[in-house]
Amino acid sequence: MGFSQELINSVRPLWDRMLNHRFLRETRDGEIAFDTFANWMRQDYLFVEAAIPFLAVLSARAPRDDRPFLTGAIGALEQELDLFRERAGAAGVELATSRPSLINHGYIQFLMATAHQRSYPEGFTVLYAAEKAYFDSWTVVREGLDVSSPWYPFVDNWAGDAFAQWVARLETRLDRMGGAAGPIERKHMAELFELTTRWEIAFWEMAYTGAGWPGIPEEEPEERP
Ligand code: MP5
Repeated sequence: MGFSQELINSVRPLWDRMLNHRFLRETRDGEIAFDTFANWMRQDYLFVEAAIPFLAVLSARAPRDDRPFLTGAIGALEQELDLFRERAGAAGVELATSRPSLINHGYIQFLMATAHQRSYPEGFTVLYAAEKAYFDSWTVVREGLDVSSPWYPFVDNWAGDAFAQWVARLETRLDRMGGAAGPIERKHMAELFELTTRWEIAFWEMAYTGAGWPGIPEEEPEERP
């Protein structure tokens, strides 16, 4: 069994909890409330914006051979932002006035801190965990969502062939890194994999709880600073 699969197996109950989240089930069944989906869209748009510097920092720390692979993915993220803008326009979701929720902010800070401060294989593990989480999550949605749904293009984006290939290529590299790492680094990679899974669950949950910060009354969407 490859190291990537070992990581997933080591967090199986959490991984299953993520894939069973009501956000995914309700979206799959065409029952998600518009505002809940819109909350996710506004926040994930900001998350994807922040994933670009994350990939850029990770690629700066990557061995020479991995660099084109990682920098190449930045173009795909720019296209993903286009997809968000296009879907938001079509469905009437205002993206421009949102700011990161507490959970989104925390997750973004976690990504950046990992890329800057941890070893390259550790940062890479977080990238893999987030991408694999989205691939598996949107594969759940694909099992039932009607192709005519306004949300279907997100299924195509994360559960389609191109993304499957990207995740498979991440997996091959992570398996190699896991094989080359010592026991302490492997333990760190497993801890980061679990933590990323927790952030992913929190992110789905946030679609229901909204973008508020504890202690600050939620207002109309604020202007982004
Ligand atoms: C991804 C995402 C997938 N868009 N949002 C969260 C909360 N987790 C993972 O990453 P990408 O960069 O959009 O493929």
